[in-house]
Amino acid sequence: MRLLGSSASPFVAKVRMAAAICDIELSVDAIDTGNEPEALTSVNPLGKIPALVTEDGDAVFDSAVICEYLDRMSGNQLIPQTLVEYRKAKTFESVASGVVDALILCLYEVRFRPEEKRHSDWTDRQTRKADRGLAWLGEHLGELGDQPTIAHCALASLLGWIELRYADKLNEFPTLTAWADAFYAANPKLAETKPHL
Ligand SMILES: N[C@@H](CCC(=O)N[C@@H](CS)C(=O)NCC(=O)O)C(=O)O
Repeated sequence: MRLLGSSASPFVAKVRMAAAICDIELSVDAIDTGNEPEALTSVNPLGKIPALVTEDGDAVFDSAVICEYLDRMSGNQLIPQTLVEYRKAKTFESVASGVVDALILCLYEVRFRPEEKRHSDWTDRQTRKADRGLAWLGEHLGELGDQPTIAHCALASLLGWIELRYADKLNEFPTLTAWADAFYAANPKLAETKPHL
């Protein structure tokens, strides 16, 4: 299957890690979303990556849906099935994704808006969301077991992306960086999926 994506995207990294855990091969087509390329918008009308193209040519997006799809393909190797564990893992994923969403809006504010039009009250609000989300993830680390799940994928890809884009922020969350170090030490193959430029 083909994944439209970019090496720097945390959402793409999450899907690549999920595919590795599910033992599903994906070939990645590099996409620059900035130009709204037709190759992407014809697959995902929202113009966002990641977008998966199945063997039958069907499109699947967004990253949470793609991961659910890979999980089903693999006989549930990624997402816990009991109600309580499912709720914990998916809520964990949701908070990690929400942190990315908030920080990406800050990144786009700088990338796409001229300086005189930037709104610092609004980016401060997004930063507070991200900081509360990161604190929440730190408080819930105990919910993550040794077996990698969608929650591990979401957290590892988020932290890898923050290291790339907002490295200073990680100094505020040493328990999260310690978790990432231990996670990659235990799962060295998954380090290949870390976001990079
Ligand atoms: N909820 C989506 C978010 C995807 C997303 O925001 N992707 C970014 C790249 S990391 C993107 O495509 N941005 C381009 C745009 O928003 O136009 C998911 O989980 O897949």
